[in-house]
Amino acid sequence: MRFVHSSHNTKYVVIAIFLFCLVLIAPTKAYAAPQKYEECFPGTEQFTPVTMDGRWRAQTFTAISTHSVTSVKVRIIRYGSPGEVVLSIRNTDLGGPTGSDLAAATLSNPGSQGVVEWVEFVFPSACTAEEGKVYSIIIRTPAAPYPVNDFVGWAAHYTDQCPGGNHWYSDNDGFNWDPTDYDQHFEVWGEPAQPSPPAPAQGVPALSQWGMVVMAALFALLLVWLVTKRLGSKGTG
Ligand SMILES: [Ca+2]
Repeated sequence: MRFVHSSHNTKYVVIAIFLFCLVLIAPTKAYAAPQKYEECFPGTEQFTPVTMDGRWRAQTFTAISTHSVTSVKVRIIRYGSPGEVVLSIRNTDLGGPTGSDLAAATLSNPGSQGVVEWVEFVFPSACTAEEGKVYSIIIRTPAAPYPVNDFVGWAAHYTDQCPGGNHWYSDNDGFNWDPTDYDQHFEVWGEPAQPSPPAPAQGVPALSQWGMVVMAALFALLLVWLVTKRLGSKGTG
């Protein structure tokens, strides 16, 4: 009977240690999956064409929190073969786009002929959007011939539907910009901002990979010891 009592106790110890290891390891396993932050898609839509005659399109948005921008989804329609289509993120000044690209992605003939659909531009290198700051999403087609029927159209609402930003356009390759009351349709995707320098001595410290290896080794040793002890007890019992 004494052995049975001891076995129950050790079982609880093993469970407690196992749960402790899980608690320590769990935070290091968690990682942020891309999620949608800002968006504008009020439903019914027209579209604005993006062509080579220097016509660039932009939609500004206000960052709802500080986060990375890993991709932008836009609703576009394609006619013919406009070739490379570039979508980028830029800062804004006085409400309109300014500066150079913070992040940019290029797709060749994106979307479907004559059909409006969501197309995702994934940035090879993400940028950061800071909470409360206004940024611009810009679409341009550097190689599209004009004036012919090869272009992409960016789906839009011809009235102001989404707060925090508006459609802007440029007729000289992004040198000057003019605002409108339109809203172009988009979704900004990213990941939560990484916490700046690791906070010392707050909560359970995250284990390094070596830490996890050591914990796993200790756990395995404990199991071996318990099994050995149990076999020994049976042998002498
Ligand atoms: Ca708006």
